[in-house]
Amino acid sequence: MSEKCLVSLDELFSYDCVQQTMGDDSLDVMARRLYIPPLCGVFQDGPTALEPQDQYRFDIDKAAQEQLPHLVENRVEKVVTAAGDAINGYARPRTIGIVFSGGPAPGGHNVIAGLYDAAKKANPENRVYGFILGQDGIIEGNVCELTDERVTQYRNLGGFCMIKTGRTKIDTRTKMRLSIATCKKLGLDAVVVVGGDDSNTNAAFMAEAMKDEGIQVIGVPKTIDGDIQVKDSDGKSLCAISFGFHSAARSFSRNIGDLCTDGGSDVKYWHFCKVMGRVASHLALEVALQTHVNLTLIGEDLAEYVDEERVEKAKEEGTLDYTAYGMTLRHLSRVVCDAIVRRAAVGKNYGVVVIPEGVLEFINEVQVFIIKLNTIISEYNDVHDTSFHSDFRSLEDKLEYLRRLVRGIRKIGPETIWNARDDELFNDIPEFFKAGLLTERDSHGNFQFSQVETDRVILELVKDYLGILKEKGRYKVGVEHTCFTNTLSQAGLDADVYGPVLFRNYGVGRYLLTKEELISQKTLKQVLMKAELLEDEAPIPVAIMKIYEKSVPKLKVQTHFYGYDGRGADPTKFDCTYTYNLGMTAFSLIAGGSTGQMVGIRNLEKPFEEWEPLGIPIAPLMHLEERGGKMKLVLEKSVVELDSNAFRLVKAMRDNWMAASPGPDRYRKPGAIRFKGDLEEDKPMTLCLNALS
Ligand code: FBP
Repeated sequence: MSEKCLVSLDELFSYDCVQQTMGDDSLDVMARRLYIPPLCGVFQDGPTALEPQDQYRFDIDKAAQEQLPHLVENRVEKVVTAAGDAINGYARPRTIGIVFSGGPAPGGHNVIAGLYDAAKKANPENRVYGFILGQDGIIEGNVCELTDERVTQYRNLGGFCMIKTGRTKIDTRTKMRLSIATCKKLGLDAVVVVGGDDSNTNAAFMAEAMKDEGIQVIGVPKTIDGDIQVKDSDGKSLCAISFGFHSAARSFSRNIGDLCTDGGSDVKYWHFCKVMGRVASHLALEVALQTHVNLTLIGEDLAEYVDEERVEKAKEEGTLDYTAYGMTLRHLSRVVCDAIVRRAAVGKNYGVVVIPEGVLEFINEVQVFIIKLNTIISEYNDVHDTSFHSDFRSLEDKLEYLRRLVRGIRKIGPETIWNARDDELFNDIPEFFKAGLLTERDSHGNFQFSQVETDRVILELVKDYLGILKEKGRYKVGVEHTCFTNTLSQAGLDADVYGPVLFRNYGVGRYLLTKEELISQKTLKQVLMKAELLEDEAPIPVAIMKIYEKSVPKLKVQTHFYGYDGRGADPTKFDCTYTYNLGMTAFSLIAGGSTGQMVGIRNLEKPFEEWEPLGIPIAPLMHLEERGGKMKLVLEKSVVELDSNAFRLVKAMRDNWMAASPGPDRYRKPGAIRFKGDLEEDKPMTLCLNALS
């Protein structure tokens, strides 16, 4: 036996390729760090000032007037080139803190980089601090000073790793007092809050509370969910999309596009892809546009469902059936089953369906449960001054509490809102879904959809209904005509004799569907005997069995969740540029003396030269909404508009992309997020489509 001659480890490590592989930084990461995003025109001209814009109008909520009196009069401010005294004001020394709040979104590091670069350029003495682990960093004074080295390490890279993030909210007097103390100790002039709708809401309350202390608070619209889209009361767009949306959508689309390729190759799986987005279906819509998957559920669309049959029946009976309005879980599963059955009929027993994480929010019966449970939990916490979730840790304990409400042992409010009917319906849903509905709400009182296996809920219902359709002979795999004739002629059987006996559309379609009554070997035998093609005791010919088996659908499903991966993706060039300029804008707003404003860039859909940095007033955008069982003043989430161009196009292409007809699928491969080279889509498709007038 020959002895193997091994290279020593020392020698191995000396090779260039080994060093490159063992090093923590890939070539892509190194190239990203060196990239300098282009600057909006106004930032190229040196110091900036702010110019109030009176063409935007807001219908201000009474609650906002009462709770945010110092901020409701804020106006939109455009960043312009400074002149006169403003030049000196821009350069005066400042200390600024920045915090990430909520889920990560690609581009966050560039917000810091933009803010840092602008601050240092305005005055090298300026200091920028990063609060560690979100708002807890402000409350607890956990902070680090940002340096050139630290900032450069993360330029153009994904995640929020530089200073981490958290979901704490500064929502009590104590937390606000502690936060103000931290800011004063650091000598902060301003705090920049990079967050979603809830965090920008919180930024407005911080701005109100810190106004007298002379500390400015500026928000930055972040969230992969894409649900911060701001318009004034006349519909003029101020912020068309939050940062991170494009990168996350591209990352999901790339992976889902690859699944389509895999699915179309081995033609045996239905891929159920749950896609993040706590409530709104913007991400799912963008994925649909990028990949042309066979079916994309859009929560906002499903919510509009009306069961016409029930409405008609109620009309005939002279009654009103409220349950006919709004999608139910049962109907939802039927939408998915319809796609599966239609594709199977043309021999496509495979496909890809995209399910938005928050779809259940739009399902009537689930929504009712969420609101009822939110109220019960919130009232329990108020009455007992404790936490429902710590008092009732296991699912069984929580369910027992609900049962006691029904039995009247415990009472909530003037009338108990959980009755025997609720209990009965709730008990009907699978255990894991019950547990999901009873999970703890996040710090903003939101239901945590990412903790619910939405895809599994839907899948279970789909399997049940397909089982019924199979029994009724309505769910079949179409057998290609030529496959049938070839198989029979190889076995010496006459296709034209067997065809009309076996199929309901023999001689008509390219794909043959077996008759509805053919649902087992037994029924197959009966049909053949009735047609006198089989003797009583004789076995079914092998060729006929082969064809029959081909027609029997076997649903094989793979479930996938696209969410955390996309949140951690490295930003697209669009997000790199957008966020760097958002950071620059944040500094301009601070230097211009703003507070309670969110940074924004108008005209994102247009060529870069037309991008227009501005400050958007947060308080005038807020309204009252139910959160955790109580009405709270919050920044409104934008959901998919059914009259938007993007949605109308996806709807128009629905049948086309379902491809429930003979012939190729219509899948589209958007490819990976590329940092170098020509980029196919340099902006979110929904952004560009919705801007078309
Ligand atoms: P933000 O709104 O904070 O940006 O977070 C969005 C999101 O990624 C949702 O899409 C998702 O439902 C949620 O965060 C998940 O939350 P968690 O990080 O707590 O699992």
